[in-house]
Amino acid sequence: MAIQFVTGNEGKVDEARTYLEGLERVEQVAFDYTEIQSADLAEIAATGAREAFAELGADDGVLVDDTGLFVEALGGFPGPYSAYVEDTVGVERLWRLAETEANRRAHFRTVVAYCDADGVETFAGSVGGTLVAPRGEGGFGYDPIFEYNGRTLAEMGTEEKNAISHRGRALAAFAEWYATRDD
Ligand code: ITT
Repeated sequence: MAIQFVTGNEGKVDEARTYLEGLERVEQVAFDYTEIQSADLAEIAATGAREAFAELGADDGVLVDDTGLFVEALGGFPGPYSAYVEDTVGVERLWRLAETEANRRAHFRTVVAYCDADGVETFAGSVGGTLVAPRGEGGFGYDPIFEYNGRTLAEMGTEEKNAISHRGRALAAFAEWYATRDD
C-alpha cells in the first residue's frame, strides 16, 4: 500500500512524507487534474482527488492538497488564486502590496482530499501569522514572507513547520482518520 500524492509541488511531498512517516509510504504522482474555479478549497481538492482516482485507479488511494494564502487587508487575496499570483506577481511583490497596509495579518489554509474506492474525505488546517519582508532559505512558496511567533516559515525546518502549519494540521486530521479507518 501507498498513498499517491498527486502534485507537482515537491515541497508539499517533502512535508507529507515527513509527517506520515511510519504510517504510510507517500508516492508523488504527476497528473494534471482539473483545478475548478471556486472560492472553496475543499471543493477544489475533492473534485481533483475524485478525478485523479478515477484516472489513476489502482488499489492505492490518492491525495490532493489545495492551499491558499489569505491576506486580511486584501480581502483574502490571493486565496484560491495563490499559485497563479505566485507565478505572475511573485512573492516579493505580494509583500510590497501588504507592506503599505496597517493590518498585515494573513493566514494559510490547506485542504487535503483523500479519495479511494470508498469515496472522498477532506481535512482542513490553517495557521495565522503576519506578513514580513522575505527572510529564510527553507520551505517554499510564500514561506519567506509569512511570520509565525517571530520566525518566518522559511526559517523553520520541515518538522518544525509541520508542527504548526496549515498543512501539518490538515495532515494530522487526515492521519488520525487514516489510521483508524476500515480497510
Ligand atoms: P499542486 O497544485 O500541483 O499541488 P501548487 O503549488 O500549484 O501545486 P496550490 O495551488 O495548492 O499548489 O498552491 C497554492 C500556492 O501557495 C502556490 O503558489 C504554492 O507555492 C503556495 N503554497 C502552498 N503551500 C505553501 C506553504 O506551505 N508555504 C508557502 N507557500 C505555499
